[in-house]
Amino acid sequence: MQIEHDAAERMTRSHMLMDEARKFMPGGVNSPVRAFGSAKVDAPFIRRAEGAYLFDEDGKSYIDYVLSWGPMIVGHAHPHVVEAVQRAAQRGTSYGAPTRGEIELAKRITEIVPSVEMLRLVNSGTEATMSAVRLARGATGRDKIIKFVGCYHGHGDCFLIDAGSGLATHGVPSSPGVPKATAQDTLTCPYNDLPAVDALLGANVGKVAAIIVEPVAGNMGCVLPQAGYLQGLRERCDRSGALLIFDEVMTGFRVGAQSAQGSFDIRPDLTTLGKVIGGGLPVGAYGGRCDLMQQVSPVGPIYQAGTLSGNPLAVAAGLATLELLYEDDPPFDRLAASCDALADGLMSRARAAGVPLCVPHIGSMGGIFFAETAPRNFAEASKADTERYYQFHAAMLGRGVYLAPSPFEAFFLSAAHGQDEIERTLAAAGQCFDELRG
Ligand code: KE4
Repeated sequence: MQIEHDAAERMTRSHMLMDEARKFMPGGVNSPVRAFGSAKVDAPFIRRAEGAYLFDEDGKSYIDYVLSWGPMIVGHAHPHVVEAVQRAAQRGTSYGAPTRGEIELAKRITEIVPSVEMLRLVNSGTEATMSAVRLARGATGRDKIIKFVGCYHGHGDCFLIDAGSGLATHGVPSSPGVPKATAQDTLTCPYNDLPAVDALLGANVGKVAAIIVEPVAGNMGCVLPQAGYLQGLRERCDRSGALLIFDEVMTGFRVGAQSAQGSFDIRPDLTTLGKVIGGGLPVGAYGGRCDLMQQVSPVGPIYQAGTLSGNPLAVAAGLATLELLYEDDPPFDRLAASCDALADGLMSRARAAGVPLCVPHIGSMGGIFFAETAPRNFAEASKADTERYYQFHAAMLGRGVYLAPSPFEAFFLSAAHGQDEIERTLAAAGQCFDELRG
């Protein structure tokens, strides 16, 4: 099926804005995945968002399953979040000094995330993962880390080896610009493969500071951990002296009420967080065992800092979001039920059209693979029919459904996605599968 850009498409405001944006920013964007580089349609420029919806500069609306790549779990422009940010802004936007709000947010996170006894707030998931690895290296005196092919932990040098998300999308899994000396300290092996971890640990006895893992992989599409896998990583860390880092920047507060570590009942040594805890404003965090966090400056020697870390507006947005998630009527069961309904509906409509489709999902996140079976790792995810994904993505966008512009990303639901949104999404998908049937 050919997606033809008709003349009208070329003249959309979004198209013209992208031409303008490209004059000043690489690819016209401030993060590569937003450029829709491999997609078959132009990236809509978004004017505003509300609830489950995005509204673009051409007046089109979309049911949003990207949700700013995860943060908007309570929906866009939730009044409780907006008012909290407005109130905070009236008191000033940044002080560079300690505030009560930071205590409240840090305390709240330690109450919710089982393994986090103490934490440090930063400004992004990348800062969180970079800092967690520095802490692991400083605490163990070891240099090497193990990460998994297709997992993405932000754009820190040590993670841009065999990485997922935008690197996989653009076919450059290992970025130029990372020094060889750095790359040599990052060991990689396939996700869901414990013997491969044994081989790396056996060949690097006493040298591995940490194993960092997405407990549910969301940057190669959505790939679930196989039974025993996460426990196997825990045991291998205990035996080898490496620290276990759960990168829950995406899975945190989304896979379940206690994040992935609660859903799978595993206690990592360190956890990284982001996205949801900022409610759409820039917040990341790393935390875990007190004895480790006490080694971070100024208490300990391991340095990490940030001008805007714990920013009062971002903290206000994060606190308001967590209040909506954990007080009064927590939406986790509804989120999971909506995700189940969406996944089951997509698979049944694809089956009816004779289109092979898998939609692995957990909590309120999932992935879409045009394949007979759900992938267990990046190599298998890459074997799915990516061309069909891009055709599906374009056809759904044209029907007002906004999915990630890459099969190496996840989809997300919010508390604002109701039955009407799910039904409209499935109706659009049914039409698209019929078009894809050929
Ligand atoms: P940020 O630095 O983008 O806040 O977080 C990095 C990060 C760390 N760990 C995990 C598991 C992540 O998924 C991310 C960021 N996720 C991507 C989406 N796949 C962000 C979108 C983007 O890069 O624009």
